[in-house]
Amino acid sequence: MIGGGVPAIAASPTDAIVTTTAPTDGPNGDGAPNDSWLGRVRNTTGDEKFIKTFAICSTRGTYTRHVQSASLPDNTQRSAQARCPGDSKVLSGGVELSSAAAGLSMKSSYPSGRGTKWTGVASNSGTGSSFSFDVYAICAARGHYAYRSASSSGAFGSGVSCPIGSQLVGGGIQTFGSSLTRAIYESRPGDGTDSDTAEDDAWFDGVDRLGAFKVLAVCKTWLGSATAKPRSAPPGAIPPGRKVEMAAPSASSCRCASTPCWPSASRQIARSRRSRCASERHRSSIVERR
Ligand SMILES: [Ca+2]
Ligand SMILES: [Ca+2]
Repeated sequence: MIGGGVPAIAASPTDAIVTTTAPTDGPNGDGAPNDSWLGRVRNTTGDEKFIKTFAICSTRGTYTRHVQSASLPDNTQRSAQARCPGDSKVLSGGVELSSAAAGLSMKSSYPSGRGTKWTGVASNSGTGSSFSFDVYAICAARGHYAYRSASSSGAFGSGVSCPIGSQLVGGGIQTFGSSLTRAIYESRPGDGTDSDTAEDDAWFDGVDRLGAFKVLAVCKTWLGSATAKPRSAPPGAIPPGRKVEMAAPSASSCRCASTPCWPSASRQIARSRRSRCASERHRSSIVERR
């Protein structure tokens, strides 16, 4: 598992707030956050909403994962950075808040430092308590990556595509401003400018109120071709059929869903969810498999 994202399926950008989009331990149960992606969303309405978590998986290549923790006192906005070791490059990353309590929000989660680290920003507005958050970076020592970005200020959502012939591996969002209550309702893979309709070549972000933000995509570039994908994927590539989307119906104020990198093992998926969300009931199903 090398990347992922989470959208909240809501009628309005203010209906749901992302509090976690981060790698986590999944079906292999080794304690390492290397085979599943976790999304948590706080539902601000009294109605049932749906969330969907994406995992981007690779069967080849060697990837390392790094985490940086930071405290989040009341009425503060804090940032933290997880760095890739040596000359390795960051493919993706995420932010996990220690709680989904009202007043906590993820403000930013994006590649930074010319592809050498992942930055996360979170805020705590009037909770009366101190919390913490973790920032994750997933890194690779080999491969070539393009970091694309697009700025937005006049819309609730925006996206940026990977260059034709490259492969989306991760992405994020950087918001600007000091508001402690501004939040994100999605940060996820999407369909870009390629010829298919698969959500595999762009990154999309959405914010709960108008203001400046930047959408960032990390794209693995193919060697030897700048205009077309090769007929066979090179080592380290994500083969077709490995991306899974999962929907978790949610009815209470907070839900989490994790998407493991074993799309054929539904029982393993169910077991993973029970362990991660032990206090919550889920009726989950794979809604799309490519
Ligand atoms: Ca694991
Ligand atoms: Ca596509």
